[in-house]
Amino acid sequence: KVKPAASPAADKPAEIAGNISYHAQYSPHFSPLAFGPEEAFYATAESVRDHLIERWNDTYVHFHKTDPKQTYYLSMEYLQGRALTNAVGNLGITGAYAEAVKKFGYELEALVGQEKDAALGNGGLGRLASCFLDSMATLNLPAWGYGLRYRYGLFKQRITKEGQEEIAEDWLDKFSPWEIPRHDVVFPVRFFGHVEILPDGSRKWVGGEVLKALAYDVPIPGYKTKNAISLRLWEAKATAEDFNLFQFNDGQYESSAQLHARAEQICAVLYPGDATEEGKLLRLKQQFFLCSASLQDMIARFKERKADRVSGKWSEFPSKVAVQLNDTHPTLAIPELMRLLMDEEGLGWDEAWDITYRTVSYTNHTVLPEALEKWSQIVMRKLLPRHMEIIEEIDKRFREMVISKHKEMEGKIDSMKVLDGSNPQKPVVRMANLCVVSSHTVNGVAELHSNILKQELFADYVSIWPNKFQNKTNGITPRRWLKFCNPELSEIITKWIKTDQWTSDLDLLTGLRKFADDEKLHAEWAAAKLACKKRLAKHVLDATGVTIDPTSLFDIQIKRIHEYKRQLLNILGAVYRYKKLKEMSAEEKQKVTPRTVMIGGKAFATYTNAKRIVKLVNDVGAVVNNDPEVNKYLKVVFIPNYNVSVAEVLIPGSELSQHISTAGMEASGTSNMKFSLNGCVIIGTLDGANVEIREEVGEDNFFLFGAKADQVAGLRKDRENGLFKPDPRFEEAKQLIRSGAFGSYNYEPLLDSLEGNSGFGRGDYFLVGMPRRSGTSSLALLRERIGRCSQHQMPSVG
Ligand code: 26R
Repeated sequence: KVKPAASPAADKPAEIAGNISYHAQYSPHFSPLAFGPEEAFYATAESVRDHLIERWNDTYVHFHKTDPKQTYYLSMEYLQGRALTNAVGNLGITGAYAEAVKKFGYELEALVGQEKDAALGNGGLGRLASCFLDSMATLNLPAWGYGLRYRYGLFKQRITKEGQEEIAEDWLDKFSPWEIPRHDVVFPVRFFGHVEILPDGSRKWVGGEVLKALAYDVPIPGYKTKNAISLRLWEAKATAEDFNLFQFNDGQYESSAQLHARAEQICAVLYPGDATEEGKLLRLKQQFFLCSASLQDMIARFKERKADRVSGKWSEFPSKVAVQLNDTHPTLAIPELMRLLMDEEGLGWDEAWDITYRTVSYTNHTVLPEALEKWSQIVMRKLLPRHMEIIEEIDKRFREMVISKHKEMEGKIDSMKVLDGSNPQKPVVRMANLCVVSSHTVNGVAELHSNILKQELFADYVSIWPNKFQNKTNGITPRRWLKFCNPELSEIITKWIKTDQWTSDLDLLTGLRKFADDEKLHAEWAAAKLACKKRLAKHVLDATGVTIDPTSLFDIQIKRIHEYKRQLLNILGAVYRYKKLKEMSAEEKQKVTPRTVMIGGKAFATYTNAKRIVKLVNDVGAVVNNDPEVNKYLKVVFIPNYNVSVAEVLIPGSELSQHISTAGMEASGTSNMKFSLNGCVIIGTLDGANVEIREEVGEDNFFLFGAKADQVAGLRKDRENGLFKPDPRFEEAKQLIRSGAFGSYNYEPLLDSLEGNSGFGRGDYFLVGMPRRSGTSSLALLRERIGRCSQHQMPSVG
């Protein structure tokens, strides 16, 4: 046993400074001559890590002794962002560290900016996983996150004359001070090979290639608690035996290290493009690699905690292990757990199935058909022959069960079964179906979305398993998304409600209600907002060179670029606003509330229309912002390289945010929650969690917009049949773009996607063109409320 050494006293800045110096000297990563901001950041982070490791070790020992049921979150994505502010904030040592780094002549905020975002995720699904880790640690839950340690995370977005350009994001460029390689935690993971039948009739997967999964642990501290849990990220490694010394010495350098190169590919990038067969195979390898390593680890821990589990006691497994699948990406955990229990531990099918079913749950995050994973049975059989057998058996038993116990559903079996061979050229495994059939609970991520799952996507299963389907509306961590990113507003809230407990109990914010009409609070609130807007304006200037007016209305839409999220609708609105401003007299313009429209987000590299939208927003901005007749009243800015850190600057400075997806298509949305929490008003459709946010904040504080989910199908039909004329303002805006007012780029394909089905039109599937409506519009309401909250008059344009 090593005698534990203590980390620096958290309340003694001098001791902390000493510890930072210690790390600069004895955990050296740089030459000793310089101690610039970068060196200071790394040494500070390593010092903070000392505190984390203490708690993290204590947490492990504690749960080892108490042996509670552990929850394991399996996710291909984690969008962690930066960790330093969050770590010192959760540990309650921000002040002491700020003082300590001053002794070296640094401001803590400046060092924080040195850290690269860990962007091991695409968007909402990945950020949700990271928020869950923070919350589970804070709630003292015995939880683990499992993921992959991608060498390159989500690409960096650069905006050029051509539009979006993708650049590899080198988040590990130097190293990550937060991860701890665990050389003692290594598991073999096999690919390819074949199934052998042993003399006793049991089956075994052999041959193929075997790689090693090496664990890297990232400690996740809870807020105001000693609990610190682990995010365990796997890295793929080849073994020394895979290195062909003979070939190498013979000068055949590439072939000598073939398996090493293949191991490196597995964790090279987040979401390898799946346009090619190679890309698809790599993605499937990634998924299996995560599942296999994580399950072997869980089983090892299960056995480690009680001696008698080594030789049995498997029935205890589901009361000690919960596996939550973050969408279908880790579905292979199901057949892999079956395989490990049957082929490695010697259990029979029924027992293994009972354990698997009671252990696994599945969260669905989208109903978009193109995002529902289907894997080729041919590829799956080649890469994972034993798993394919198991999936076939699950499918067969499911079909038999339906026929024997739910005869009335027999006609629906084709759409419910796991294996779809309807195209004999390309038989597929439907991953969502495999998840539903094999999980004891399935959940959607907002009330509306969960209802759509029950009424549409998974309706047939509901009659078989009426209690399997649940709702778990998404959430966000109030620490990162209010306390740390908006200290100005946080202090005001704490001061007025006389407690800072809201940071882990948001219901306490209702304590503000009784001050709703208090002028003093209004003044403080407005001053805090202005401070955040100034910080945002500085970011915009640094990132784009565009100067924006912090007293203008900040109108923001930030999220992945997708047609269903309708950034096009937003930019068409800005184009129309621009056109009207051009038509106004100087006197008329005086009455207009100056507005800054900001749109940010990444387009998937091969999603052509999304990239055209990025280009259009940039082109509109270039014209509007340089037009002296209007640029006092309207600016349009594309925010480049939107990521977690950028969100932390943008959201606190927002006054109006747009969540305008075609109803029924956004499963939840989570930035809507972040904006609301920062005192920003939402204009949104009744989609995803907007519905519940509107109920919480009240109808008067939400600008409701657009068609409802149950009207969408009818509107699409109407549109197709030419039954409604789109609003003339929509036609005007498109016309202006077509006229070349924003440059000569060919926007026809994009604009055509908005036309009805005639001619080149592609049907406007996402209903960007809305029918003209009469009566009091919600826009009139919006004008009034925003006018009040920003103490400006709203423009008289739409
Ligand atoms: C398999 C591949 C095609 C793929 C599809 C979809 C890979 C990744 C995704 C990401 C999807 C599932 C996603 O991010 N969904 C988002 O999940 C958030 C968290 O639940 C929701 O808030 C958000 O509405 C939803 O779009």
